Amino acid sequence: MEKKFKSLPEPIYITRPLLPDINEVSEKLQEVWDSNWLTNNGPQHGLFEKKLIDILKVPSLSLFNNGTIALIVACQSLRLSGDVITTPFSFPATPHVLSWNNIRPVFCDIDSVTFNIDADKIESMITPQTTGILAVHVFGTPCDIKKIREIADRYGLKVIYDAAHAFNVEINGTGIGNFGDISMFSFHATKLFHTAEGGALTFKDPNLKKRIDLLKNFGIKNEEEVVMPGINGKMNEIQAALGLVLLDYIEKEREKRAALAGLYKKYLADVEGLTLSSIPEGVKSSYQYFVIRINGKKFGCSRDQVYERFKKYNIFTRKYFYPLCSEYTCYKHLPSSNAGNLRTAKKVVSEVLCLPFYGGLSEGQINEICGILMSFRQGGSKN
Ligand code: T4K
Repeated sequence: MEKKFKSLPEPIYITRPLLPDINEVSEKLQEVWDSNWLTNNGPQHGLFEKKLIDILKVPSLSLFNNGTIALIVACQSLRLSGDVITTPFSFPATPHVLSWNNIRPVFCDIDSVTFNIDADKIESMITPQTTGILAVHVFGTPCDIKKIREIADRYGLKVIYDAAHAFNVEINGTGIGNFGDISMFSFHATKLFHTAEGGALTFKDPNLKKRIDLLKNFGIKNEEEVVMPGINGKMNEIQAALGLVLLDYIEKEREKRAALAGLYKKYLADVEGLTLSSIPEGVKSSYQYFVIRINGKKFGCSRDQVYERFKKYNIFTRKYFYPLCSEYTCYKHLPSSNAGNLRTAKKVVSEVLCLPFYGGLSEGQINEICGILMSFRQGGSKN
């Protein structure tokens, strides 16, 4: 059966950036040129901030040049120190922003269904050194926000959500950026919505806006006063202009992705050994990734074999987030990186695979990807 399929003439990647009509971008860039204002709180930046507040249904927002700097500033703005409890199943940026703040990441195990930090295990990791929780809405699936809030309130901890994958996610109509003290959205080119590079912080406390905006602009209060050791985290006018154009494209992109997710489900549901992404009830999804979990024994082919074999067909899936952050050389010495502490994460990270997923994929391509995947199964344990 495997022989029936040929290597594809063009590679299929995990994602491709959503690109708007170049003429629309040119028109918008003309506005930037006319204003002769390229960065430092320009008119596009102001407009973009307002529109995002509306779309994300949040009270307050601050734009950034990328999501990682935004998270570094989030930790600074809440004055986190000591230890912060986080997840090992994430992109390197998540624990690294703690290290950049001289904070020690404490890795907590994850939930086997949502792949998010296991809220039931957080409490046992809290010590007098703990000042906060940095949780990730992995693949756009919301964390157990209620339980995390309860624990944080009980112990006086701050909560930051890394919502890099969760653009415009809502829980029963409430924007995901309303939970925790601060949430971070990434607008990297690979995201559903992007500004090539970029990001934003959202928060409820209006006092935070002043502090965050100072921190992302070197701490400059005015021409003669620098009031804190800030960084350069500013989004420029070209990024903001691209974002403003792309905002009109995301609903359509989301619809396309919803349809593609439906196709994947049609072809792969009920296949022994595969568990597919699903959207929790009441959640508006970001459709950021289409994730499958492969039980190698039941499916007849392991996740790593599937990943390698796909490459031979010119299909590039991703093993996000392998290896676990706790296995990086800079973190593996930490007591919380002990494999016994992270049993679920260890298992999940060896079984999860992100399939190609973006609006530009055709029904035929999804059909082919699924056919090829199924042929691996029939190919048994061959390499
Ligand atoms: N927290 C979490 C949970 C995150 O996932 C991320 C970022 C962050 C924080 C930090 O946010 P930022 O500072 O990035 O705003 C990509 C992205 O670079 C990264 O933003 C993202 N997470 C991560 C999950 O994915 P890579 O190393 O996998 O990217 P790369 O270059 O391998 O691209 C993936 C595929 O996308 C390529 O194989 C082809 C396609 N692609 C990519 C780019 C950049 C294109 O077709 N065109 C392009 O321009 O990290």
